[in-house]
Amino acid sequence: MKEKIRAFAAGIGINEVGFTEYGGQSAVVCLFPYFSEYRPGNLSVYAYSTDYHIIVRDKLKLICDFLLESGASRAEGFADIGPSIDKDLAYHAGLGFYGKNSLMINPRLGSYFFIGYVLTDMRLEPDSPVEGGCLGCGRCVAACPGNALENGFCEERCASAISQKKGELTADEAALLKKAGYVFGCDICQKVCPHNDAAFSPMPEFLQDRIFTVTEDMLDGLSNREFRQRYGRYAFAWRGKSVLVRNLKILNG
Ligand code: B12
Ligand code: SF4
Ligand code: SF4
Repeated sequence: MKEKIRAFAAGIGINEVGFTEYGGQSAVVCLFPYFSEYRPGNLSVYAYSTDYHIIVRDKLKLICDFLLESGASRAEGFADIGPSIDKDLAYHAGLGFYGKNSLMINPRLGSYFFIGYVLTDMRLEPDSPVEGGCLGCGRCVAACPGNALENGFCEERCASAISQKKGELTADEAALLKKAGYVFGCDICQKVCPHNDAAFSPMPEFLQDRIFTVTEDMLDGLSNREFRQRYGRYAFAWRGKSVLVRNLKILNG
């Protein structure tokens, strides 16, 4: 059955699938590569395209339907907002190893992928973690503008976390945001990682209708409702317009 699931997933463009257990159920864990290229602009690569939650949800729905048609009585898809820790599931499903940059690295895809999974009552033999690992070169630790990776991962010192935080930023947070240079997200600890040196093919869904930079002109005069209508399906919009306006002021100020 596992091979049938892998073949079905490959047919819908998912080439990295692993299996593990979670909460007494089987987890079918899938990777969704999104890296195409770095474009000049102020968005990190993961925020260029349609929000990955939408793309991942739609693909996982197809896997759920396939499992239900194949005898499962329960199958539900998750990404980000789910009962488990996505990286942990991917690790146990043999899809990668932990990098010092705190991300999951796959031997064939590097780290520029999203993780989604389906929990099902279908019994599926778990896979084992992969051999190999982070090179320990420390490039990510040295390059991080907030020194967020010196002792494990420190969310308070991470520019990606700060870019997504609501409300006023402290002077230190604003300085760090400006240093990193992103209006949303941050790619620095992935850009320098040797595991990301190869050329990777993203899923085609991540190449459509991309936006590489957010400008004040794009936001000026838009009500919150208009902003949602125009940009609501992009990941950079999920914290709302005011967070982007604040970040742009800091970057341009
Ligand atoms: C909240 C969150 C954030 C927050 C905080 C991140 C954090 N604390 O790690 C912020 C906003 C900073 C963030 C940033 C980013 N995120 Co984020 N984030 C999440 C989210 C929703 C929850 C993570 C979390 O807090 N888990 C709880 C804590 C306790 O778990 P944890 O940190 O993973 O650590 C546990 C295990 O993983 C494990 N573990 C950790 N390290 C190690 C090391 C070893 C050796 C071992 C054995 C185990 C182990 O032990 C811990 C305790 O159980 C996940 C999705 C999810 N639901 O899992 C995405 C997720 C981790 N993010 C993702 C992405 C893409 C990013 C960004 C790259 C986006 C960007 N370009 O800006 C950055 C990367 C920043 C970085 N260097 O990690 C992807 C990562 C894909 C990948 N290849 O790993 C995920 C999985 C989303 C997805 N579904 O694809 N994120
Ligand atoms: S995402 Fe940026 S700020 Fe956060 S740990 Fe990586 S390099 Fe540091
Ligand atoms: S940059 Fe080096 S230390 Fe950091 S995650 Fe990549 S291989 Fe590991």
